[in-house]
Amino acid sequence: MGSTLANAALVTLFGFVANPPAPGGEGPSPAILDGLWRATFSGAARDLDGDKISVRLSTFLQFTDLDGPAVSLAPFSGECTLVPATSGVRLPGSFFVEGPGVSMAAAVKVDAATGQGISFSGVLNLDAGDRIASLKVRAKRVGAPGPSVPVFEEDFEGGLGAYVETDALGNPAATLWHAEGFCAAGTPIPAAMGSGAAAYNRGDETPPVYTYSTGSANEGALVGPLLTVPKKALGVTAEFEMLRVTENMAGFDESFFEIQCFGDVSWTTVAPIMTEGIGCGGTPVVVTIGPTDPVLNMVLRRTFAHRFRFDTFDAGANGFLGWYVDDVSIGVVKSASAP
Ligand SMILES: [Ca+2]
Ligand SMILES: [Ca+2]
Ligand SMILES: [Ca+2]
Repeated sequence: MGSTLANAALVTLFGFVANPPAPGGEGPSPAILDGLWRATFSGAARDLDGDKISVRLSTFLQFTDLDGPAVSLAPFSGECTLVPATSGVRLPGSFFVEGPGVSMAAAVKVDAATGQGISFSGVLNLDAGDRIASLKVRAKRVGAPGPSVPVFEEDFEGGLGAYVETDALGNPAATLWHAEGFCAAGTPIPAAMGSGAAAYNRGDETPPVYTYSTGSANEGALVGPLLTVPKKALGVTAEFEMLRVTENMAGFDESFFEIQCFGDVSWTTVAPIMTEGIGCGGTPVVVTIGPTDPVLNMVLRRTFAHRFRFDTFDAGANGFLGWYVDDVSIGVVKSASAP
């Protein structure tokens, strides 16, 4: 899909400036544009080589400024494209936002009884130097988010399940990741984790070594299966439990939760995992991400994989417990009113 120009230009929406307030006081109130909307941008544009391409991309927009004439768009995302925060003027039945290289104007269909916007359509103008591309935009209110419904769960009670070990580039590799029931000699993992978790240390050696000290720098990723986000999903959630004890020094022994959209080459860090010092006798920490996390929501409407990656960066000070991950749940959130 040749939406490079549109993707690049949408990114330039960062830095929008608020327009002067609308003429106030008289006449009908501005349309209410709160909540979450699904917007589709379509039309023709020229790519970076000047070739004509057709563009169609869907994103989610979230209006957050409810009072007065101004309208704000909170960052939201879809199809691996970030939609940045922006603001502008809201008039009865329309709104207008502009910033460096881009502007958007749209007419809003309003529920006469409540003043709430139902849908809007308009034009997004991208000014990429010597050329201007116009994309049609159509959007519909999608309502409040409902509860998160799991699409993938793993408790590691039966081994690593659908997870595979890879190096940082995604090539299959033997790493220190393994299914583990202990966190010290004779000491099982905390009861909350059941009898198995995924661990990054040398606990699967004979005899087991509950550190990731190998004499060398080491790293490894634990990659989950491809998951497809249902079309109507508004947001994605990720949750997991963990223990983590490391050198606790920025730039060394780091943990990452990452995503990759199918067809992409690189992985994107959703969250660097900084929580530290939850050892063998501790209570596992629950990490919760989403459903409005703009990075995690890059996978909306896409097929994607997630992974847990640990990297020592060097050979020094690696005599620590490492990273245990368990009870992984990836979920999707739909509109509360969606079937
Ligand atoms: Ca478990
Ligand atoms: Ca392994
Ligand atoms: Ca270290």
